[in-house]
Amino acid sequence: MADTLPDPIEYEGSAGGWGSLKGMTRIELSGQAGPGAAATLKVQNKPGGYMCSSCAWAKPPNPHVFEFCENGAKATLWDLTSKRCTPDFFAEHSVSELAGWSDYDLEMQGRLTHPMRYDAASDRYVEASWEEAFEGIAAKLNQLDPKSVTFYASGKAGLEASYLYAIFARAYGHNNLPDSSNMCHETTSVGLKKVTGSSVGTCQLDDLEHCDAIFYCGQNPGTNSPRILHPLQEAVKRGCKIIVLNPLREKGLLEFTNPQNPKQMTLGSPTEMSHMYLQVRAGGDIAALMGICKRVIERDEQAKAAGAARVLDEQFVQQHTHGFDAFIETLKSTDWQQLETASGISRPQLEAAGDVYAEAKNVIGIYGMGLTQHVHGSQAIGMLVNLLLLSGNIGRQGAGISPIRGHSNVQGQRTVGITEKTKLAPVEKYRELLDLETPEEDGRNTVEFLEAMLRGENKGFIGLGGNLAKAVPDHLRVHPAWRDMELTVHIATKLNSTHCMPGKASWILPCLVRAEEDIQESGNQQVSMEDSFSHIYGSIGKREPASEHLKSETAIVCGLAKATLDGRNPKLTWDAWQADYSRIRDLIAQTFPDEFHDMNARMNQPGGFYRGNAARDRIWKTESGKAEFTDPDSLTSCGIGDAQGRYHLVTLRSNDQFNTTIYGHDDRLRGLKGSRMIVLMRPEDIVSEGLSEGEEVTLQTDSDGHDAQERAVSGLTVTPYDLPKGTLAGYFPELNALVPLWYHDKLSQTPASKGVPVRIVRG
Ligand SMILES: Nc1nc2c(c(=O)[nH]1)N[C@H]1C(S)=C(S)[C@@H](COP(=O)(O)OP(=O)(O)OC[C@H]3O[C@@H](n4cnc5c(=O)[nH]c(N)nc54)[C@H](O)[C@@H]3O)O[C@H]1N2
Ligand SMILES: Nc1nc2c(c(=O)[nH]1)N[C@H]1C(S)=C(S)[C@@H](COP(=O)(O)OP(=O)(O)OC[C@H]3O[C@@H](n4cnc5c(=O)[nH]c(N)nc54)[C@H](O)[C@@H]3O)O[C@H]1N2
Ligand SMILES: [Mo]
Repeated sequence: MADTLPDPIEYEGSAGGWGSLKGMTRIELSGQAGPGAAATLKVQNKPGGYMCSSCAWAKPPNPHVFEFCENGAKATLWDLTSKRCTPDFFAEHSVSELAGWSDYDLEMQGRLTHPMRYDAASDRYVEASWEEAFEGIAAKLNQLDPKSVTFYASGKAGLEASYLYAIFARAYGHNNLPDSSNMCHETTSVGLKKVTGSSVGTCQLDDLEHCDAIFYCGQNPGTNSPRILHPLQEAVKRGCKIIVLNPLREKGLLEFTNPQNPKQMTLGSPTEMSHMYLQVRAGGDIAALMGICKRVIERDEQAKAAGAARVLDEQFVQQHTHGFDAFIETLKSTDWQQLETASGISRPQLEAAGDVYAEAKNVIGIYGMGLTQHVHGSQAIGMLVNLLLLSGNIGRQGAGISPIRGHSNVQGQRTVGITEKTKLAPVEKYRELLDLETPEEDGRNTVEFLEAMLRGENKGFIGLGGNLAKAVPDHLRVHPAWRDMELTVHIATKLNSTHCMPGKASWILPCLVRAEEDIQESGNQQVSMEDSFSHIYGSIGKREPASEHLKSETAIVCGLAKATLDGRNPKLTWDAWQADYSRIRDLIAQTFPDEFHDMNARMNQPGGFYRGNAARDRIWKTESGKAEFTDPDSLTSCGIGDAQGRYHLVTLRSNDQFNTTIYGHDDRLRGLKGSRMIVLMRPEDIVSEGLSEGEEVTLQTDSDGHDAQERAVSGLTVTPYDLPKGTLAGYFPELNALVPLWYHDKLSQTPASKGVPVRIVRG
């Protein structure tokens, strides 16, 4: 099996800087990147080039010479590896053997080259032709009840493939269209929508040029969206104050050296990023933000009494919001001590943060998984919105709410119809444009899919990307059941663990990556995607594909749909769509005319096109028709509170991984090296547990009597780290077995991968 990559990186103080340049050349040097891969990076995230397959951060209209970061470059170089995972490899290794390999070792085999079919008799994947694959899968799908089949999407495939995938599902007969979003920002899609009427953020890139304060909650930019560090650095230089809420002191938010700025690289003095760093406890955000709101209201009352300019934007609150009085009442009846205990932050610190808000004209709230992946995640988002609403900080320049999305097209997949909720699907348009009647009942989200699978009711699975069996909670329960499915199909670039849990019939369908050319009848095809700011861009690959047998995701969806639906509806013109993707975009434009009109022309303008957002225009598509204040019923985002010996564990990404794809075993920005099987712990907590650094422990889920299932992960090395009391940290996906399936956000069912209640057991 492959060894770890050679690692010449030394830990370098700040995020960005020389360490990040070394980080990406390491992948090249390790022989993973094929010839010319580094040159390909020059057209990453540029008009006329391809869009990075890593995060969903904006692609600015005036890009830098190198508009990519360490991790975007890693993702591209990883895609463009010279290694190949061929039929010979599968002939050598049985699936039972591969099931014992790590994702790292599986991915290190390189790019998949041929369609493969699982042969149960030999327990091996064997080479198949595309025709055999499409016909074989179609035959199986047509034997199954469509309602027992799930079509998952992992957030990378472009708008064209995604739009058609949703139509395929509905024409076949189900709405079971979960997306990686169900484990990620679904809390935003549901929770933010509840309070602002919009399921996505209201900010635009240039708002960052006009804000005076940013409340930055539970997102790790140095690792997960490094290009945001450029505009943040510019903002700080202008005098904008960043207040961070995060249990870990993340490097990118403390200091940053811009690797694109030669002067700063030579002189080596990083920019200090945060004005205040509030190390909240896991799940402490509701209380912390409430404390900040409490101070803002106090400051407003003082200003009012003194006849000075108000802090509260009374007119905005009156005209545009609902629920203010109830919220203020709760705020007043909650005393500081409760807020200090629940947040882990002292009153003077919360007051100082409130003062920054009160003194700022324009404020932005930014957040990530630290808010969304909690049982009361929706309420945490609601509390951040409460803070912004107090001074009318939504719907004007330099202000707003900005969730940082994960996969590079995860927001776009939802926009063009990948949703299990029928009310969000364009069913009228399907009827009008395609004579397509869609199933009436809602489909399954990720948690519901898993529950159905565990009950034996979900029998078929297609994955458009992803490594779902590995990314989900409750592995110990999920993994054995996965193999009981009748059909599993994976559209993928590289081999992963989920592929090594085949159902009774199973196929792997290898696809192109974004930087590769996609030649169809009308020539090389463009695809498109949507970023965190709701901008849509074209992307075109120019590299020769990793194998002549690869197909694009769009072509695979068309091939599967055509074989399965077999001419049932003449308006579903799979061949014509595949021949020329601009026809799919015309259809997207007809389906969503307000947002996507003239898509083919507009997607290639610098900076892409903006599809608009009603909340940004202060049109609130909520139940009350106004922006909603959230009156919280919990002071912590965790679903299970404190008890003697109980800790709250946050599961994190390292700087050397993309979700379940592990590039290496170090976490440069956190100064950690060599192993991912670690549990980060506050030194005082180590002492009070009678443990010592380097000792191995087991973490056990403490479900507080909710169920009898035992959940444990052993072999974790105790590692001292600067954390709040009672908060532990470790890595996703190694610790996923600890997250119960039922432990999820109340509104959206997003698994609560942060704030998992655990106990520590020796050995
Ligand atoms: N290089 C790289 N880039 C990526 C990814 C990757 O794996 N690697 N993944 C992509 C995807 S799909 C996503 S969704 C995004 C994820 O990007 P993030 O939203 O940054 O997600 P996480 O890495 O899970 O880290 C969340 C942050 O929240 C903090 N946190 C944990 N619990 C709490 C809490 O209770 N309160 C607060 N305030 N903070 C808390 C953690 O310390 C951490 O800094 O990144 C995307 N980009
Ligand atoms: N405990 C815990 N669990 C979590 C999280 C957490 O923070 N903590 N985060 C959650 C989040 S935010 C997310 S988004 C999910 C991620 O869940 P997924 O999206 O399901 O997982 P990934 O690891 O991103 O999928 C990687 C696989 O996708 C395939 N792939 C890569 N590129 C392409 C491509 O261009 N096309 C196709 N078709 N396939 C491709 C490769 O085969 C690769 O092995 O995990 C969730 N799970
Ligand atoms: Mo995500």
